[in-house]
Amino acid sequence: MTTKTPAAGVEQFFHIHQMIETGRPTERAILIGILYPGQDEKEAEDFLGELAFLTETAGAEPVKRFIQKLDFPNPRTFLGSGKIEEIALFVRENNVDIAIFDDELSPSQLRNIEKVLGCRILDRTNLILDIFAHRARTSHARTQVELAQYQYLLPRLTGLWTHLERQRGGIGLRGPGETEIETDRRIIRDKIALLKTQLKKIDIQMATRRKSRGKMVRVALVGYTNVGKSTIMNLLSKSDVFAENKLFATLDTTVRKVVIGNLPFLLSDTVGFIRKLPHDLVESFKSTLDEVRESDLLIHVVDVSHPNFEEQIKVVDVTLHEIGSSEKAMIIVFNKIDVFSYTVKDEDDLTPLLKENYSLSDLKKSWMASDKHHKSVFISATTKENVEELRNLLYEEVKKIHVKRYPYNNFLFDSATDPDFTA
Ligand SMILES: Nc1nc2c(ncn2[C@@H]2O[C@H](COP(=O)(O)OP(=O)(O)OP(=O)(O)O)[C@@H](O)[C@H]2O)c(=O)[nH]1
Ligand SMILES: [Mg+2]
Repeated sequence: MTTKTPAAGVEQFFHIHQMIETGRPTERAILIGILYPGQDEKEAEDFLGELAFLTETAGAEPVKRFIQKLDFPNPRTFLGSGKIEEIALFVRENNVDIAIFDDELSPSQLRNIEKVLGCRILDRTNLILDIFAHRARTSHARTQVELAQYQYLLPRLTGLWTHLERQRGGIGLRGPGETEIETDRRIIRDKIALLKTQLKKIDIQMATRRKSRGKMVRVALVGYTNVGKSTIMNLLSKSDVFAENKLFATLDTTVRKVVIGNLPFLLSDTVGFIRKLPHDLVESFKSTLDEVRESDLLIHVVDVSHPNFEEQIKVVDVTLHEIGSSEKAMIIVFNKIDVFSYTVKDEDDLTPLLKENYSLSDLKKSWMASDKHHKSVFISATTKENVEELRNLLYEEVKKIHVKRYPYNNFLFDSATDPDFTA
């Protein structure tokens, strides 16, 4: 049998929220992670908390979490076989639709686990890809996500077939043979090649567009997902970029001209980062991330109210390093100070001050002492507290770059030659 498109289940394999869109009840999900040596329990809990947020963003309902202490994932079943049996029982007794794992599963782990649990299995990568697919608006973003999805899918086709077989009930229906899987593989390889060619064309168009913007100083908002980048973009540029309390609200890059005082520059808002961002996704979002790569100054936005904000800073730093942008000029904006909270210690408690006992001013002091390379501000984009301070800092930093670029231009941009100039 030859088909022109890959198996019907390929599409379905990714979209968990299509259930909601078709009016069926929300899927019930369980979340599964490992507590690795050297990791404390709270951290593992926080990681699963993030997985829960991802799950909700994708449209499913997390009903229970399972964490097992292991030195490394079991190569066959990710968790130990006893634990997997325990989870299988829970799945059967509680009408669980999907089991979501906090790490990327190998194709064979996926198959083995699916056999025991008897429900749909997603891993972290798959879940993130799913959210990206749902959020992609432009053909550029859609092409990038589709490429990453097919690359993820290719080695996992056999697992997919097992899943489909069970769905058909398996009675009276012969399972698909290797021929079908081979046919699908070939179709998907062709599809990947086609998407890559399309992306190349889009990349060239985007590069031309970026060049045509001239030599204005370029500033890019970067940071972990959901920290408030788009909200700050809206605040600084008086534009209306989509911002909401979900992960990956922004996938496409938006660029706006911003003027502070008499100094104009371009500000871009782009996709947020997350820990364990799938490698294929980073690869295929290369041209979206070019905006960051080609900028003169980065505004690294941090959600200081998040219990794991330091870990998030590290993830962003590593991702910036991966895309070759770690050496850029950068300022750090600690956002959401309006919802920052800490545990006050009793005066007679003489145990050392822990991270959760740091007040905002303790935090400021310790941050400034530990990072002398980057200037920072503490703001709330919601209440607009200290936003003037951020504007002033931006003015200073952009001016430095501007002066270098236009040494003979009386150091500030000449408004007479700029039709868009709005001081
Ligand atoms: N309390 C509070 N909430 C904020 C602040 N800034 C942004 N938010 C909220 O945080 C959520 C995420 O904001 P976004 O601006 O969408 O964040 P983002 O970094 O662009 O997120 P992604 O595009 O998903 O990566 C929204 O619900 C905002 O209203 C702030 O200073 N204080
Ligand atoms: Mg955003």
